[in-house]
Amino acid sequence: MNDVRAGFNVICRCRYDQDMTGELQVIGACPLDCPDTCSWVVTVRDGEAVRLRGNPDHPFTRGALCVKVNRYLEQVKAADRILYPMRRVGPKGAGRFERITWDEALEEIATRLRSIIDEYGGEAIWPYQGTGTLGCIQGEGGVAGRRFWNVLGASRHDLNICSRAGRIGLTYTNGTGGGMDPEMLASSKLIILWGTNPLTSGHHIWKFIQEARAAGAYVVAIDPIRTRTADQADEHLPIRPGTDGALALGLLHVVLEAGAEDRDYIAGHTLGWEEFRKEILAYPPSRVAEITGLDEETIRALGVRLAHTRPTAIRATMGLQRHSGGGAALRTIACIPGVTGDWRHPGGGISYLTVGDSLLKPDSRYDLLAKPVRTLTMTRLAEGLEDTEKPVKCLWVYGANPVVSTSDQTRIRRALSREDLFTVVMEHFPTDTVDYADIVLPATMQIEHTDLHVAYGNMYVMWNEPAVPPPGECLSTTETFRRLARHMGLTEPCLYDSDLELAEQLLSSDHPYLAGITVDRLRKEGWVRLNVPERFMPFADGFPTPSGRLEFVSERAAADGHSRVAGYVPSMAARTADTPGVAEKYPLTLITPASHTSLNSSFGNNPELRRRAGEPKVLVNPADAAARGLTDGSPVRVYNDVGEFTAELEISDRVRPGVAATTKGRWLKHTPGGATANAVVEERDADMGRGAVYHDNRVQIAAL
Ligand SMILES: Nc1nc2c(c(=O)[nH]1)N[C@H]1C(S)=C(S)[C@@H](COP(=O)(O)OP(=O)(O)OC[C@H]3O[C@@H](n4cnc5c(=O)[nH]c(N)nc54)[C@H](O)[C@@H]3O)O[C@H]1N2
Ligand SMILES: Nc1nc2c(c(=O)[nH]1)N[C@H]1C(S)=C(S)[C@@H](COP(=O)(O)OP(=O)(O)OC[C@H]3O[C@@H](n4cnc5c(=O)[nH]c(N)nc54)[C@H](O)[C@@H]3O)O[C@H]1N2
Ligand code: SF4
Ligand SMILES: [Mo]
Repeated sequence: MNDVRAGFNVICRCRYDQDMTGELQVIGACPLDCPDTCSWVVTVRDGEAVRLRGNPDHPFTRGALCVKVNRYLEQVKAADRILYPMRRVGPKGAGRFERITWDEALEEIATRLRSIIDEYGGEAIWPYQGTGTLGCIQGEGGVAGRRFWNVLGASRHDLNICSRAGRIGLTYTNGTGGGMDPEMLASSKLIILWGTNPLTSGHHIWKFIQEARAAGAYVVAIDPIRTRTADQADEHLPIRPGTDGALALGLLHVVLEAGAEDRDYIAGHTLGWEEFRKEILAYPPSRVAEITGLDEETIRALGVRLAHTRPTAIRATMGLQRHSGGGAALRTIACIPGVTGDWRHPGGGISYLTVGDSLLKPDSRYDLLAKPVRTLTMTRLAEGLEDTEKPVKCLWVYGANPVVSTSDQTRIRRALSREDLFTVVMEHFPTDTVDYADIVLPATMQIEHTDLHVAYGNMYVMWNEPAVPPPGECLSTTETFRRLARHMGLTEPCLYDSDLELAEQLLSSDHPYLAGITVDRLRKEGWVRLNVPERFMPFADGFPTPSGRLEFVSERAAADGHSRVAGYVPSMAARTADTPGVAEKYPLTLITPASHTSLNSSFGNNPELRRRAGEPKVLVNPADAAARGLTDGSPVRVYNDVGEFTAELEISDRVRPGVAATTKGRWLKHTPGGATANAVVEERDADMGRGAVYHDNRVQIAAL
């Protein structure tokens, strides 16, 4: 048995047996915030992990990992891995530490937490958990630490940084952020890749797109940047950022002109058609061309294709909703299959998250709270740390690197420098956030701990069996909280549940998709497909909306302060394009999408991946470079009222005029100038769920 209380996990063999050479093959899962949640196999020889490869038996992984995770073992064994607890010895931000024992670390933490709670109450603690691992036991997906924080009465943490606005938008229309099984794309005849770059941000879907293509499907990419995905598509629409809702209405306008709306489907399965129809009619292609910056003929041609191609699949991911009209964009795009009737055709519909809400038994355990507490929002870190009325006195960071990944970098660094803030960071590597920690705790990596994963981009539940014992004095997140609870003398029994008990509790959900999926089965088989048909049609029995129909008109949206009827809400950048004073000062819209060589800021320290990424670049169109007299390869400042960073200019027709692009995830300490893209990203909310606006900031660029 896996006795985590003893301090480390015993290796299990899953379904691979020890072979003649004495090697052990252990099945695990990639923990990163990527839709694919690959199944992997770790080869362990004499207690050492010597190989990690994609599981050839897994129908979605099909033996391949990616550029980043092919180097996972290199990361596990990297020289800069944090192996021991440490205490700060230099000023905050300097990253100077001394090694201490676990007992010393736990004692110092316990003393500080108790005195903060005595003086300011538990709400002065902010458990800031990020997406470093999506594990349901150790990470974002679940229980790690939450019970402990609730017993202490800490503030609640809302992890809304990634996909929230779009999920809410989709939910107004479909009742869920879930949708198509991406494997069904293989049956599509028209595939619209809308604000998504799968060849970088989750490439396993591509095999299904290729299957569809081999059977004659046409693939369109809608993106202000000609990404590597757009390069591979049959057609690329370089849309003006933040105008996608208008394009959705324009395409539907053409569908109506062609008389191709599915009237039976509309009558039988949707709500509010007459009102939505009027909205569509207000957006003829000529108007939409002006808004989106696309040619009217291009819009018409895609509209005609959409009118006459069944099934059409739309794949939209998070890039699309990282702006101030992003939730509304997903809401309106999700109306398209309601008009075309695509949901009734296998291979038709929209795919964002596969399963919109957690299938697992909820384990929020707010019942452990002695009294209600406030919620602090991940996207609003600087604001939260600056609050003087109800101050945050302890910031506890795990699975996150906010100095790199969260908006308004300069303010965050200033706030983290507060001497009266007690900051604890649980980490693998000396990140830019670690530099501000008072105490650093060494965390296990995926091949060293137990976890359970439910993918958000395919239909599988994955088990991650630990393959090797943790190096140095690293502990899993759950074990760290168990030890801290014991050190603090907390008596609530559920704080001491083992990882396997936690997994069993989570899987004891009565959701039908999880029927028959148990810990024992997962440990034997490594992964299990959700209990859904092979050709999964998510809304065959109706939509989980209040009306049971796809809602073009939503009372819930109205109650939340949005328009009743789905429509176009421009992004900040689109809305202010002609605003005097704004557009002249900061004429370019900065987009900061996924980098091919890191996963957010994870892998940002890997030497080979850093070499491949090269120096930080900002891409602008030749027209925008010429207007500023800038030459290719020259050093530039990218700035606005929020802040600035420096980069090398790359003149490229990959970005449309008016757009600048750089990638997310670089470490400040490895970047000339010591600031990165989030130095110019404002701490401002998207239209729904307080999502972040990473692709919606106005900037100017000048020679350095
Ligand atoms: N290699 C790698 N893979 C990753 C990540 C990574 O950092 N690196 N991050 C992971 C995470 S956390 C997530 S959430 C996913 C995100 O995966 P994606 O959704 O693919 O994320 P982005 O790269 O932010 O955005 C995708 C595309 O949307 C485009 N876009 C931006 N604004 C607009 C707009 O207004 N309209 C339209 N039509 N397009 C727009 C961008 O130019 C970009 O090419 O990827 C995951 N996978
Ligand atoms: N400019 C810009 N910024 C963005 C985005 C963008 O599109 N543009 N995208 C945003 C998105 S989608 C997301 S999801 C966020 C992500 O932002 P964060 O959630 O802060 O994710 P990362 O920056 O990858 O940092 C995760 C850290 O967790 C650590 N970690 C990994 N596994 C474990 C573990 O098991 N235990 C512990 N203790 N630590 C672990 C890793 O080493 C890493 O340093 O970034 C956002 N930031
Ligand atoms: S990052 Fe994504 S594509 Fe790469 S191994 Fe992990 S799940 Fe697979
Ligand atoms: Mo994300």
